[in-house]
Amino acid sequence: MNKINFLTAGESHGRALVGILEGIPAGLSIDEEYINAQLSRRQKGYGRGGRMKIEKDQVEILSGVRSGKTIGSPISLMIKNLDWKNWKEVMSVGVNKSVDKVTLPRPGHADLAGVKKYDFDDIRNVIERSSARETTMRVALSCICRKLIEDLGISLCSHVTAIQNIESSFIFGGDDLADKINDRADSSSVRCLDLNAESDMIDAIDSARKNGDSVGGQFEVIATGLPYGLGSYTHWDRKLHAQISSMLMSINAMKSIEFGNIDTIRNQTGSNVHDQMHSKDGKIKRITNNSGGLEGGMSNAQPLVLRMTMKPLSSLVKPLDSVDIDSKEEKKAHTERSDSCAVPAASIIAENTLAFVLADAVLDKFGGDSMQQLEKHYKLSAKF
Ligand code: EPS
Repeated sequence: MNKINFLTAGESHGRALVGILEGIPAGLSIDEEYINAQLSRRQKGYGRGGRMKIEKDQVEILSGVRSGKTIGSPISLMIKNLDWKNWKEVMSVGVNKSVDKVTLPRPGHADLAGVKKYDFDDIRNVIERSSARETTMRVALSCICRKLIEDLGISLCSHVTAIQNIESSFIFGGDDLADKINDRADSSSVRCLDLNAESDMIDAIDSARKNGDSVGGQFEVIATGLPYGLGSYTHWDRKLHAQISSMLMSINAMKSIEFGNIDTIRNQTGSNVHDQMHSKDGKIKRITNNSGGLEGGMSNAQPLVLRMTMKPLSSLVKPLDSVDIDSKEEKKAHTERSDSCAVPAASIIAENTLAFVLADAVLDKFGGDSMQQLEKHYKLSAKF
């Protein structure tokens, strides 16, 4: 059973997003500013659409925190949707017969399977909850987990490695500091660490936008400072990479996740892939990290490195062929305001939500009802 659980609720254009997080020990220092800083990072990125000009995501902590510290009870958060004022009619809780129904599903989106599944005659019901707006609350909740692992010395960062077919040449070196990588990535509008690729990425996004189209891409997420033995090899559902995949692949529009140096893993023989061990100052050291910090479903005290591929967003200004779910007439798909590229934002979402899994694994291994207890257990038994 998970030590930490969470639930989010809220429609994209509804009144607000809400979330509940439980399982966080008492005594963790947290404030709204810390969460808002990550929410602001999630809103940025070249290629975002009109919605991000309307919203200024700000969290309100409703429960579970007192005098700047968690008190062990469920933590509930709320983020108001500023755009709601423009959608009050469409999103009204009471019966509203005058609202037009959306009946033209967008290929690639949840629309068609969603209306079939729930017996809807209005795709609006699907659009609202399948929207990536939901990730706003996921990031807010995960910030609390992020603070927990940060206090133990675990750092998270991310950067964009490709937009469409334009690849960044930056390669993470084991000694690179997470904060430095994030500082550099955050100063780039596409979160790319290769300045030559950056301008080509911007051009690709511009060209997609001009054509009413969208582009996907790939990003890397890194966690440093992990001890040995988060996760376990003993059961399928305790393997750390399986837990990470489950959490991160649920981010909207994700199509793949891979751990470690995939090109080497795929193309080389075992003797060139596996990270050899050396003895230094009484410690076991590795020169390479092709495994991406994971062996046998456990962290191995090397940086955790993963990459994810995001598909081009499926709300297109120049819509694709579709069929009206009511009349069965062939028409163009529904058009909905969207982003032409959300890969930089997705990298921030993955970076933060990774904290859920890592905090859960830390609590599972080291335990504690208060941060004082957890920090004591960690100091005593974490091995690096
Ligand atoms: C998003 C909010 C959405 C979209 C985007 C991400 O707002 P709206 O639908 O009002 O424009 O901008 O969602 C999608 C691209 C999608 O496919 O769902 C956000 O807050 O990140």
